[in-house]
Amino acid sequence: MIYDSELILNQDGSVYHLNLLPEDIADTIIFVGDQERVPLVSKYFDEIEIKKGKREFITHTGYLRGKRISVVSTGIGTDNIDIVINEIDALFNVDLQTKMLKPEIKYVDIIRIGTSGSVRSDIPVDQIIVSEFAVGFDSLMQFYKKQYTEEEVEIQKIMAQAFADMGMKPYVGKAHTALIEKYAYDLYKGVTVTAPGFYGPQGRKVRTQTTVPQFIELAASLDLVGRHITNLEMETAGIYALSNMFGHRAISINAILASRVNTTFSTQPQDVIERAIRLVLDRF
Ligand code: R1P
Repeated sequence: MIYDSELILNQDGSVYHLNLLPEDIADTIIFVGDQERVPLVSKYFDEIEIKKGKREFITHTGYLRGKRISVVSTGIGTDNIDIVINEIDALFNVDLQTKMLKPEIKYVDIIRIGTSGSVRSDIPVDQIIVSEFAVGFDSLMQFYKKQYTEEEVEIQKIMAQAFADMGMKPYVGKAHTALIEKYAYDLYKGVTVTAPGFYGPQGRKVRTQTTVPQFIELAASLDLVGRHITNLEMETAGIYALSNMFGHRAISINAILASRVNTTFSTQPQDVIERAIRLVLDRF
């Protein structure tokens, strides 16, 4: 039995932050950061059945080519990802009436469509890439007991050593191969660094100094067991590591809006985001 304080429900029985009942969510869920991106996705649904939300967590659920699909905005950061994934998991795997775990665990597919900055000169603005791995510079996974694969531990070690001046314990998560094959087989496959902020934690120095002055150069130069860091954003590592832990399948596709190498920003950000949305929905 899960106590009321541990899994909080609203008066109508919905989960506390997402404001959703189990029947409000499909088992394929698109995550977007910005809540204004939710209608940009759901406008392609053949039918929108449910529109619900609270705070930055807006959900639209409907049908696309006869299959049920949801889009949920997560807001910014892995602290929100903790809430979204835990509450989605509870919607599927906890009997919210009795507050008991259901006997059979159900797994969902999560596809993030996000925006990001590139750290490589061969990934220009307006490109769409998929994260094969993600490295979290935030502390989210320090609070969970989780097994990591040998490959993930190796990447963690290299990252911890390279960024030792920042005194962090980076964690690693991996995309689900079947989802890469379905949605992102032809995209550049990269390693995403997920930062716990937008400015200093991504090496931006508007009126500050940062711990690692050559953050972008250092990130781009690392050899992560034959892979290299491609981009920076604020959610993917949390999505991957928590999904890996729960057993859900996840991938993260990012529209590159900024090049941190050429120091440029897309002149048509909405177009590339739209392209990323259509790419995913065409393959659904
Ligand atoms: C920062 O502007 C936000 O944009 C990126 C970052 O990860 C962060 O959430 O992603 P989204 O556009 O999906 O929010």
